[in-house]
Amino acid sequence: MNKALLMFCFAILIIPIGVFAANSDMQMQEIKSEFQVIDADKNGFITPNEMQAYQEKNFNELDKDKNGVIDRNELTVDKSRELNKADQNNDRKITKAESASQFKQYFDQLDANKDGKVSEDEYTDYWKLRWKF
Ligand SMILES: [Ca+2]
Ligand SMILES: [Ca+2]
Ligand SMILES: [Ca+2]
Repeated sequence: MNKALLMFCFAILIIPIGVFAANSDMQMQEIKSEFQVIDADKNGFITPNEMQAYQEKNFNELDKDKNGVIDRNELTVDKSRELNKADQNNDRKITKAESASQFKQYFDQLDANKDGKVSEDEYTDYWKLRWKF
């Protein structure tokens, strides 16, 4: 499993069918370990602040030349299709604002009971549904 690729996929909310292990137990492990990464204070919930920190970290890792924008040079060929979905104004770049707004949407989708935080169950249910296992 390529960790950088995994981070990228989560960052732009694309479901990379086939990239992840075929075995659903392993998929669940990947999902849970990602939850733990985002839940920085390990209290069992992802808060908006934790999600924002996670988004910024991802963005900075992808923005290799640190110009505040992720462009095609910073992505491999197989990621360019995914780039299009994160790119709201279709200028073939992902700005911090585009990334932040997508993560906000992501958070709202994850927070199924709308209590302002994402539990591990909410997180795993979301990805189970996406991956259909
Ligand atoms: Ca937390
Ligand atoms: Ca853009
Ligand atoms: Ca919730």
